[in-house]
Amino acid sequence: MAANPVENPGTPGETVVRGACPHDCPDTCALRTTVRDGVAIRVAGDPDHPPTRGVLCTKVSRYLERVYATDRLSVPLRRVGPKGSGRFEPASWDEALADIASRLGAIAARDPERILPYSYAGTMGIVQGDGIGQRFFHALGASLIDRTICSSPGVHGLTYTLGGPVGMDVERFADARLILIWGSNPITSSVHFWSLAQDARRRGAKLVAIDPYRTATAERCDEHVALRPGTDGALALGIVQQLVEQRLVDRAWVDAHTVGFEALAARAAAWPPERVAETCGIPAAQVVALARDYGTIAPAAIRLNYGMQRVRGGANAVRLVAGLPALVGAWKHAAGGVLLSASGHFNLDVAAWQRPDLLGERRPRTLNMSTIGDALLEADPPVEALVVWNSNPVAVAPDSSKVRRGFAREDLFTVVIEQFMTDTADHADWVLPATTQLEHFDLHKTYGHRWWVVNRPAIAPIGQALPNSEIFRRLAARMGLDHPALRASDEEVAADALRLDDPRLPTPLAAVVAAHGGPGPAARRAVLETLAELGYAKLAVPEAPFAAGGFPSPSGKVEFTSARLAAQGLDPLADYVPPYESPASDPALAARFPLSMISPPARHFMNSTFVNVASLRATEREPAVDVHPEDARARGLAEGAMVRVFNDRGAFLARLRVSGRTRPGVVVGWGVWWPKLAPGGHNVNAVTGQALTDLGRGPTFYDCLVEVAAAPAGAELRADSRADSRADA
Ligand SMILES: Nc1nc2c(c(=O)[nH]1)N[C@H]1C(S)=C(S)[C@@H](COP(=O)(O)OP(=O)(O)OC[C@H]3O[C@@H](n4cnc5c(=O)[nH]c(N)nc54)[C@H](O)[C@@H]3O)O[C@H]1N2
Ligand SMILES: Nc1nc2c(c(=O)[nH]1)N[C@H]1C(S)=C(S)[C@@H](COP(=O)(O)OP(=O)(O)OC[C@H]3O[C@@H](n4cnc5c(=O)[nH]c(N)nc54)[C@H](O)[C@@H]3O)O[C@H]1N2
Ligand code: SF4
Ligand SMILES: [Mo]
Repeated sequence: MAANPVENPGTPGETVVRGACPHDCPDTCALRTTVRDGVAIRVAGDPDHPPTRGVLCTKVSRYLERVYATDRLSVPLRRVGPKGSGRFEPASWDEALADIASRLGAIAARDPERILPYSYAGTMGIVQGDGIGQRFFHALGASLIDRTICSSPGVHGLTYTLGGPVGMDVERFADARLILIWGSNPITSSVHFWSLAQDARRRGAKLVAIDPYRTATAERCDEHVALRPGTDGALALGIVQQLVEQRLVDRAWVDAHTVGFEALAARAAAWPPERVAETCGIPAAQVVALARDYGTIAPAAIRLNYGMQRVRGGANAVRLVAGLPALVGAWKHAAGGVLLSASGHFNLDVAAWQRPDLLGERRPRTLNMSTIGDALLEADPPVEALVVWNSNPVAVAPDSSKVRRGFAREDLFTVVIEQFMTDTADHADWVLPATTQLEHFDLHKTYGHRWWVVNRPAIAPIGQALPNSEIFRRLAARMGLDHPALRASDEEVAADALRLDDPRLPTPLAAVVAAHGGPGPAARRAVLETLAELGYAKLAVPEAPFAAGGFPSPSGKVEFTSARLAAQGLDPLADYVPPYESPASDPALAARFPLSMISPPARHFMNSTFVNVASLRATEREPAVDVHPEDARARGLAEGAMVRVFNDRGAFLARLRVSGRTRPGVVVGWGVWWPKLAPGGHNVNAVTGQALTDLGRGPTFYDCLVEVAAAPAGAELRADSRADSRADA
């Protein structure tokens, strides 16, 4: 964009720059950053953006501490010690790009598939996320990466049921009369949704939390269904059985807008309340009452979230839950239905944005990011070079001892583009300094609301940091890849991603297209400029988009049975798929490791982001594990003890919290610490495994048996000595 948008902040010498929160959070807030003399002095939520309502979470309110942190990476760094030692020396961009280009070029000349890009959602931006980076690796012919680590099972579940990741408008939850908050802890993970749920409650809505743990959210709901981890599919089948039994199914809506109801009802018949109660570990009467509420209180809205799909049966469970609204005709109301991800309402021109055509005739293999440990140790042909950006796999990927062994391979050439010296960056040959959201341009869609949000740079880059996009442009030029798509500016990449012919294009943008006489390069530029001036714009999606059906599935209906699954030789009808690791499904394993561990994020971190921000880490203090009083007593463990949480895959240390918030048999290991900032140098992913979900090849972080014991005396004192290491730059 030509210049920063300068509003009149009323204070001479200060400008206010509009931005977007880049984090992997459904709320995608609109930001206002106040700048004085080129220095950002305040980051606030935009009061005029309806989903943001002028409020930011604690983490991003502290964003300036992160942007101006003394440990920000500011120059390229070359490894001088062994892999993982964290010993580096500063180098120039010229040296860094020349060496990386020659190393990648040599591998690409032999077999480009031996190069693997690894990125996730450090920023969700269209430009700094999957824009030029994808183009660059497509042009090389590198292996493709399956981005499964978070939402893939859920998105598959939605896709085989509703036809895609589509759903309710979050802003309408305020009008619901019943809200099921299912596998979601919005006070931590989606605070703006929580404030809408509070609005609904003030108007008389009933709130029900479905979560094994009594979170701050569950505590504030009217009811809490504390089921065993990984048993949501059984609960959903039980609700179906009861809706039928209590004659609460909206037959007219079901007949008109669904496929496979008879088959679903027949399967659910095997799930009377007593069986559900036994499987889920909840009272049978609670299932009966929950179904009665769901079938009689309208509008009924379900805020489903990703916490319940990080288990073996995650996608099947999402299929079953996503089918419930159709049974009671909830989609008739703008405030009825389900919301997991609504990213499918944004129709992007993926071909123009990521340019898969640059692959030409090549069809490289796809490696799964959720099993990066095995991929680095076992893929054939081997991965010889790895380029990581927007992600911290050594902290966040499951089975970290394998991940670490893979990253430690001396024959692996690793480039990490980062803002901070993470555990992943410690394993790099080259660490390249990246800008933060305040320093670069981007365009954001979201999975939690329906607004495009533009991010303008507010300040100049810190030190020699560069945007991801610029790093890939420079690298492409060094490698002699001179396709125009690899020279595109940030604004061009953003404009390329927009589908101008989509009926859901926000109304003011559709007007710009019309004024240009239809789609075309000039219209693209003008649309992006208008969007940047507005700061944000809402998709033209009806408030109740499925009131009369019209789902994006092949049949246009809610598919209880899916012909597409049948065509793959899979069960067309969703079922309860029990966890891999639970006392019921693997008694032999449970005899050694009797406790089910879930590992949701700590409130003041964003996955592993913010762990190095001193004030936020001080609030979280140290890695904690919640253990039920009965389980603590049985092991002779007291509140505040340093404990070792372990299984055959590994172990980590945590501070014990004896807590009635969890169920007997279920422990909660709070994530996702930087291993090197945790006592003993390991985090929760030392014990999680690489087994994948039923559909979508996602990770099963919350499907994990462990044992907890007192830590050996002084164990935490052996904390990794790199904890205080800084790049020597
Ligand atoms: N503060 C903060 N906010 C975040 C994040 C963060 O790290 N920190 N991460 C962001 C990202 S990337 C994502 S994907 C989302 C994640 O946010 P959510 O989708 O809300 O998912 P989780 O936090 O993984 O889990 C939510 C709840 O699910 C419960 N749960 C665990 N297992 C089960 C189960 O088997 N069934 C049911 N019903 N519930 C279960 C957990 O106890 C937890 O309270 O949040 C985003 N927002
Ligand atoms: N045990 C357990 N493990 C989990 C989870 C869990 O609940 N339990 N949650 C999982 C989930 S839901 C997710 S989404 C994944 C998240 O995994 P990741 O996507 O890896 O997320 P983060 O840990 O936030 O790491 C993002 C990194 O990107 C960097 N970054 C941010 N912006 C930029 C940028 O503009 N440029 C560059 N180059 N870098 C940038 C940040 O500094 C940070 O180090 O973790 C998963 N891991
Ligand atoms: S992390 Fe979520 S709640 Fe916090 S500012 Fe970003 S989008 Fe808003
Ligand atoms: Mo996520």
